[in-house]
Amino acid sequence: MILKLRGDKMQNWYNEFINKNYKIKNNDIKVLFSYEPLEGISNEDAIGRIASESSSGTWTTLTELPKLLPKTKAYAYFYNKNYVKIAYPRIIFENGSIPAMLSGFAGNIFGMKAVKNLRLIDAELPSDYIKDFKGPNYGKDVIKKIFKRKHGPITSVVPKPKLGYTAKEHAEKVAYAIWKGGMDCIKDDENLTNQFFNKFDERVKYVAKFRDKAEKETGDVKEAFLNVTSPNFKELERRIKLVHDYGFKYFMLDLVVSGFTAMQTASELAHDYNMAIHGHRAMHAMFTKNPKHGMTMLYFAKLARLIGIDQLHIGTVIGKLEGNKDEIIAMKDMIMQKKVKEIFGLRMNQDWRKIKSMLPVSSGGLHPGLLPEIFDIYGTTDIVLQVGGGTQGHPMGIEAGAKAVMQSIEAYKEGISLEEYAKKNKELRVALEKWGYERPI
Ligand code: CAP
Ligand code: MG
Repeated sequence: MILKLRGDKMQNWYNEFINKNYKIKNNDIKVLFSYEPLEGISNEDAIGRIASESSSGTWTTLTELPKLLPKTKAYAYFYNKNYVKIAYPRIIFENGSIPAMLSGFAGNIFGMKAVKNLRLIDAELPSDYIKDFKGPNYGKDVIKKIFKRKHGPITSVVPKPKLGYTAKEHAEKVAYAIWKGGMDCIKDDENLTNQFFNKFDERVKYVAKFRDKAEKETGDVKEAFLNVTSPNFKELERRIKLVHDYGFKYFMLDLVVSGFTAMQTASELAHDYNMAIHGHRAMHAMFTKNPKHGMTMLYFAKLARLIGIDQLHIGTVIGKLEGNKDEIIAMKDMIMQKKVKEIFGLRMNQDWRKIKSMLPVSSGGLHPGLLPEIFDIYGTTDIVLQVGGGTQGHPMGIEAGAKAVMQSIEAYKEGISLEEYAKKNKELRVALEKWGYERPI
């Protein structure tokens, strides 16, 4: 489709939103996009539309204008044929509201006819904006404060098959076995919420019962990432409170499907109850996977940290799910560091000020043979490791599967090859016989 834009009767004022000489203010929000105009449309025509429709403009000139208008306009201050940077004035954003932010520069502009592809890569958020967010309650301090250890990894297992276990089986057959095998946490799968065969309240009750037993028998802290994802806010609040009342320090939320208001609500409650949030990102790939369009996982992760998610799935590079290494490393540093520097095309500068770090969760298709590669990328100290099928597919059973994972971690930490370590550790040996070092697709 070719659109005729110039010389038509629309009298647009999109070009007023482009200013290469614009003097950036300290508290502007600077956003980096990659873009591709529709055929027949100039870069400027596309960029003007992006800056205008995401701030205060519209498709035609107006007869009356408010006095404040100049202070509410965004300006494209840098662009080339692939990228554009736009500065948004601070006053156009409601304090402390992610939905209000995204309805601007992640909103209508993604559907404009004149823009064939548009990708929100990152935004540099000024301290005057981030001061209204709490950030994670614990962040990396979960390791010390919840698990009473100096270093990670925190280890977790999601029961597989994804669905089918009753609440009691989930707790007794899987959770108890992996805790006994030496792992820290049982994690609900993203699509396990409150099914008739595995009711949420029942699951919380049984998992708490077997947690107490496992803690008594092992002397270690055992936790659960129980999925509180709910159909409405009242129920979300009730489920979080229930998990808290059963003595858990964590809850899990499916962030994308629940939405930003739910994330912000959950963060408020986590701070009230002094809990940590495990953030699952199911559905993110609907807007992150196409490299030309949508929003990067990195920016979603930035929002999660700002809101107050303590640990977030960010990928494995080598597992069963999509994730480019450079992007994952840029993202890992962005969620962990206090300050990060721009990597053009990948991320912007960011000073996090008082906002705590958020731990990366590496998950999806992992098994003992792959863990050394994960630790080469992530290190072993500040990471949550999630191994589902790679524990429960172990030929000797679930507890042995957990032991094999722990043996793989020990081997790496001691600088011994898995092959060598497997000679004296049967569970690891059997795991390597089944999966080797293969990467699933
Ligand atoms: C992993 C998992 C997680 C994915 C999500 C699953 O199980 O529970 O949902 O890791 O992907 O159902 O696939 P396995 P990501 O260990 O059995 O693969 O972490 O990339 O968001
Ligand atoms: Mg899952």
